[in-house]
Amino acid sequence: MLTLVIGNKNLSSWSLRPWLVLKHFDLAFEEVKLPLDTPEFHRDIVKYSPTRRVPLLIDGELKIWDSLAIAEYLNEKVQGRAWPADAATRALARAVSAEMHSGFAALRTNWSMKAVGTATVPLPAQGVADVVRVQELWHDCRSQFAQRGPWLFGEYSIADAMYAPVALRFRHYGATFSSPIAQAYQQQLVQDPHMQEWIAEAQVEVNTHFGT
Ligand SMILES: N[C@@H](CCC(=O)N[C@@H](CS)C(=O)NCC(=O)O)C(=O)O
Repeated sequence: MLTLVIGNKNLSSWSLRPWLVLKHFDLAFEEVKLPLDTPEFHRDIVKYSPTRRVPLLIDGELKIWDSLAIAEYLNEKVQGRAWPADAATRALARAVSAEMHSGFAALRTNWSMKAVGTATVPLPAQGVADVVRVQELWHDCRSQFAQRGPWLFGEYSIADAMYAPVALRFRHYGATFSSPIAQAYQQQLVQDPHMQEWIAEAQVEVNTHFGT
């Protein structure tokens, strides 16, 4: 049995990514949830993670940290089905996933993920540029792969999980869309039943003051 150690569902954007990969590829797992930014988190995370960060995947004796490394490990568990089947599309999916993993700092810092509620927070110029780039990327991928299915590269892949927290940021902070195709994809990510399950559990956290 796999165990995924995560943070609050309302707040933990990095935790959401491997959680969605596990759900989309029907991998059974247990969840350990630690409340971010609390004494309890700092006390308990040392038992699990050398980086003292979430997410972390436990598979028997093996501990894997960092969302993208976890996603890659899960891809191996499903015989490579978590990336597109052909090499060229797979390379593109890895490129956009790497871009997400290492980039968009201004967007991520200023519009921190909140799975529930709404807020108005102005973005600095670099944050606006990040929003434009994400939408351009979504528009281009969806335009190219629409005939293969509703996800970024047609069938669901790790790339969709990587961008899922951005869809929640756009929802929470009311991003303006320049492309109807990008907007439809944002809706696709938010309306995904697994995402809806995550959002419902985030709402329970907020209602019960988990971590606050
Ligand atoms: N690059 C890491 C980032 C992990 C990360 O920053 N996690 C945050 C929560 S979303 C965390 O554990 N913060 C706790 C802390 O820094 O004390 C990944 O992809 O997993």
